[in-house]
Amino acid sequence: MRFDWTIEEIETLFNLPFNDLMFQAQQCHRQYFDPNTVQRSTLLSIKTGGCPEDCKYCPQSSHYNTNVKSEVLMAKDAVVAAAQDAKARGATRFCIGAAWREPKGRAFEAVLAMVREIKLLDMEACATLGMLSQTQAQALKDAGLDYYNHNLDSAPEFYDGIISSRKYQDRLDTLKHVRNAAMNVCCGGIVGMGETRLHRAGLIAQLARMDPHPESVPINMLIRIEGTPLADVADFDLLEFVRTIAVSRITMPSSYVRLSAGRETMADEIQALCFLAGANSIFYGEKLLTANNQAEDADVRLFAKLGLQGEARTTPSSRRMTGELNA
Ligand code: SAM
Ligand code: DTB
Ligand code: SF4
Repeated sequence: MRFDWTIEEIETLFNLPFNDLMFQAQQCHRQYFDPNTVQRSTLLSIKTGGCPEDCKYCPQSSHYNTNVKSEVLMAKDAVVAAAQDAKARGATRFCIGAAWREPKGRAFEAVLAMVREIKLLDMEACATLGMLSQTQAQALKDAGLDYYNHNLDSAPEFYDGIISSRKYQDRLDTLKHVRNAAMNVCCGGIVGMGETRLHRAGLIAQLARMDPHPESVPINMLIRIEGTPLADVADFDLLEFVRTIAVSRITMPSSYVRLSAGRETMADEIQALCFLAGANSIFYGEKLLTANNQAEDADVRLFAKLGLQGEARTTPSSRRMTGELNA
């Protein structure tokens, strides 16, 4: 496993002939994973909209006029019921998201209580709540949280044009706190925001130079949301999205690479190429946080067509941080 990838090496991977890139990605994938098994996580927005941050892609930022209405923090029982439902439908991980810059006070205590109850369902628990202090990361770990999602979103050179209210270094600091608290890191980015291939290579370099690599790497295709500054960004070539998945797989061979936002509008054929490129995780369920996801029945049909199966609950990745892997 390598942690010293240079941007130039990653660009060289991006520039390979498509068939060579796919072949290399598939070889890496098969060294660490069953190529026909896909992990499924279900998302729930527990605190929607009204976010003080100005991320230009996001429908939940209070800076933009989108059709997302601001809502208060959900009650614990409703969150637990949603987790139960997700488990019954086949998800192995339940991920709760809040449109916060950072969690605070009583709301944070309420989230800790939600995590404890999700864990009682014998599901993996993930949360994405914005920036975390070291103390907050430790409190989430103590509550039983398995994964924390905090994306770098783009290369440092592109980032400032997308978000001004928080610095790249803030994100790196939060990731460090999550790691120090011995939680699994879920960290990826968004493709299709108007960035160059060099920027995409720069994002992957940031991720692939982390030691250890993030256990989970969500690659989101920008969902262009009306009212946000990125609503009218140009169409993105989906084969370049597939390449981004393949390069993530090659550089972070033992991480779960998630084919994340944007599946709703992707043809089966593109999703099949993403799985061939080494994606082995998806968001499963009708909704992401506020945007639509591919419908579950369409996923069931796609899995059947491709001979894919959902992953069973305990995975090498989920065991990695508990030391069971070496047991
Ligand atoms: N507020 C927290 C934060 O930003 O860390 C957690 C929730 S935030 C919505 C989680 C991630 O969703 C973002 O980092 C971004 O990668 C992704 N995201 C948000 N809007 C998106 C969009 N329109 N298209 C694709 N991904 C998006
Ligand atoms: C991630 O990388 N993608 C998810 C999850 N982590 C939290 C969120 C996608 C959000 C898409 C826009 C929305 O639903 O509001
Ligand atoms: Fe807020 Fe997260 Fe959306 Fe940024 S991505 S505006 S921090 S909810």
